[in-house]
Amino acid sequence: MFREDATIVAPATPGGTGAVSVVRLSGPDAFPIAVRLTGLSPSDAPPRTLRRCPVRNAGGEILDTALAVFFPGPHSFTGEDVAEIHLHGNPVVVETVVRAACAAGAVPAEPGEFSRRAFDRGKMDLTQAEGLCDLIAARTEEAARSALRQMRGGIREEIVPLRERLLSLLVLQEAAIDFAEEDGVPAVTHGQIIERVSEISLRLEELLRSYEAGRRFRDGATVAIAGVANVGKSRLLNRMAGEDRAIVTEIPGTTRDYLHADIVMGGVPVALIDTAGLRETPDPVEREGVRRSREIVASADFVLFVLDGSRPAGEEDRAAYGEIALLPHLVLLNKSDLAGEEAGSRFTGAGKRGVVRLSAKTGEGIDDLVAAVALELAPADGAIRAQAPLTRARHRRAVETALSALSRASSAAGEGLPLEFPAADVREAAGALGELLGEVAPEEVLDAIFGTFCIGK
Ligand SMILES: Nc1nc2c(ncn2[C@@H]2O[C@H](COP(=O)(O)OP(=O)(O)OP(=O)(O)O)[C@@H](O)[C@H]2O)c(=O)[nH]1
Ligand SMILES: [Mg+2]
Repeated sequence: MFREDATIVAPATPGGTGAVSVVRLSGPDAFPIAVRLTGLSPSDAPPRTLRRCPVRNAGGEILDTALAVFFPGPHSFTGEDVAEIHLHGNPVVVETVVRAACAAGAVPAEPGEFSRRAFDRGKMDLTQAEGLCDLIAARTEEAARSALRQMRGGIREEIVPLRERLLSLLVLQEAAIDFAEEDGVPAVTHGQIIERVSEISLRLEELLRSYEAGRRFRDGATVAIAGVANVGKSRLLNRMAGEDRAIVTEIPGTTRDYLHADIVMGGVPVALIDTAGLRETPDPVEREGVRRSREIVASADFVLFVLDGSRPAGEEDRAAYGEIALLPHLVLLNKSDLAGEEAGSRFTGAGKRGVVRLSAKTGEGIDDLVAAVALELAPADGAIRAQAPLTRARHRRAVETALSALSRASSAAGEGLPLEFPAADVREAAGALGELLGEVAPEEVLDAIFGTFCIGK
């Protein structure tokens, strides 16, 4: 029997104890197997309605009272007949029921196999399956919302019309190639090709821009707190994390090992990292801490550069700033609760973003800081938030491939080359968009994507 013809079974809920655990079956024998386990029959239970029933193990012995529900295909998650048994949330009971289902003819599902079946039966495209995966894994409300839009077909809705426009352009190009000699009026001119290609490219470029924000919602960002010793980096981390995470003392060089706190900024899951003060020191332990801090700072998505606003900025501050000046950053003037000279006035080099005055001690200015960083990590651009942004490197690569093929099509048409040339490029661009949706994706690509899903999904 081919794997596709098998009936698969897996727990749909996480392991461990809980109020309820669900075992899910999908495939041609999902109903007969569920009937065997529960004594119910689909004729006793209207579709998509929970019915109370006993559940038996492989030996026919009752081991739980449960609820069962039947979803006849094709109106089910996978498109096949699906049955679910809602058990009491005991891992031993779940395991026994899965074993009983296997004894009755089911096979254990592989990771992502339910979603893969839904995809194979056209219940969703690849971006929707990925959206489902991301919805389950989302770490912030904003990330969940973005994933939900993708799961409901947000990317598909953008891509399908663009792909159709490319395909109809291709039809015109092919007609013009085939009938060139017969008729004086070509189906499409070089100028028209350039015009259509540029309209489609503009839209694809917009989509590409949504990737940075989309990726951040999904993968999160690292934000490093940097600066010389004793400016209040650790106290700032504690303030932003809302807990006493890092040791704070008036002794310079307190922090050696970097440490991080998970917070949310503008809907983006952020790993906020406190680092050792950047300075030259004879202490080998601190020196190693500084070395590691430099590595962390260099690889962060964003840097908060802290100055002690109660004293003038010194040579050390300037040297430390030089290390991060080229990274995306914001300059913070800490200790605003103390009267003193504004160190930041010397940092006009801080650029268009300017400086944020705050006090890690009193909390003054922290809201402004969070708002400023949120803007950097996730643009407030309503358009990007309203649609489904591109979220994966795979999406970005596909759109980039389409864009560079279209740019070649446009130059070929601009140079007046025979229509075969721009036609080949337009075909490639349409193919890349088809791959994005999973329509022409190779088997290995699909296996790799669905293989990252969890079992029972
Ligand atoms: N008044 C005032 N004191 C602050 C503020 N932030 C930090 N401090 C004090 O400044 C000193 C140094 O604070 P830390 O947070 O340990 O400084 P750090 O930058 O982490 O220092 P290192 O780990 O040594 O690099 C401590 O005595 C803090 O209480 C602030 O906003 N206002
Ligand atoms: Mg510190």
